[in-house]
Amino acid sequence: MVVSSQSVLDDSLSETGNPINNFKVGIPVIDLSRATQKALLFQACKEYGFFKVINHGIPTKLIEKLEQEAMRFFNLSQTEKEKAGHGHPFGYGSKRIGPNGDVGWIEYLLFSASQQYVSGRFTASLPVSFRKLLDAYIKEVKTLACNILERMAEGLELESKDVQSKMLQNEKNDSFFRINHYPTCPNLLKAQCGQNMIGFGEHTDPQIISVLRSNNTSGLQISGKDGNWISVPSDSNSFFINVGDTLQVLTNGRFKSVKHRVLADGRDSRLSMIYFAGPPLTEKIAPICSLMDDGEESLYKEFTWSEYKMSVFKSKLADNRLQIFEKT
Ligand code: GA4
Repeated sequence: MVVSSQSVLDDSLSETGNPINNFKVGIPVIDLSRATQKALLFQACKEYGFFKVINHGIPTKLIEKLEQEAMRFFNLSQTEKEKAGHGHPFGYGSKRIGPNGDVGWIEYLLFSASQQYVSGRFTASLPVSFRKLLDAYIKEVKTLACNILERMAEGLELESKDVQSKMLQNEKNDSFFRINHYPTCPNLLKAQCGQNMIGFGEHTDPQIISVLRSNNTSGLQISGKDGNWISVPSDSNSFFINVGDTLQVLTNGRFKSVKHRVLADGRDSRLSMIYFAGPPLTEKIAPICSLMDDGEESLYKEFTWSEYKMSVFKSKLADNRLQIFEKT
């Protein structure tokens, strides 16, 4: 599975870091130390389903320590790593993504992050220091996710700003946490393909939002409005937020779940950590009433997160998972 790197360079957007930038000059940046920036947030979710947050308040030390523990894990022998399970979906996985034949130049750890503690048989083999950092980090990103969902609610001018964040606050929330390691791509392999390897193939995230942080290695691309791939400059001091399929439905299509992928970098390995904010299994996923205009109808058939999740795990990465739930 390969892709040409040419279009990647051509479509790169410059990134100004200026919180009031516009979409033509870079990835939208939301400064969490400022008041809501409602319009920018709304526009980012509508146009791209993607933005970057700065001044997020998560301690750099915590992020760096977790990253170090994760690298220590990925540097172990294959036999040691496999003690953390074999995916399906949780635990350690290598090359295979999901249950339906997708592959990538990647190894990863995937956990349930519903509870305050990352527990379960897949974490039992990890050092206590790693598990403690995972718990502390997940607690922080969950708070960040709630904060962002509340700002989105303001942008959407919802009556109550916790309509979405309370799905996460619910102790039965069904969230995931994933650490992806994209090893460097051996020259021989690159030369054989003459192109960049796919680390994680194109897909949208099924959940409400995803909160991503990566080291300073590039590779992430989002799909622009006309289907062009836009390279996202890496920034280890910031977080990137993806709108997921669930939020697209909750907003009756006002916000778009963003198609994205990761290309393996030829020279440096990439490490990313993603929190997927998911609702409780029994939650009905339907447009938020207070958002609907007079006479506006839902674009989607009603379904629960559990029903959606079942269909997600029957799909392949690149599938349009929402399509079967769209009203015809
Ligand atoms: C994409 C978002 C998350 O990483 C994930 C992925 C899941 C997996 O890796 O097992 C899926 C993928 C993701 C969507 C389609 C199915 C399921 C792989 C796959 C082919 C953990 C998730 O929730 O959905």
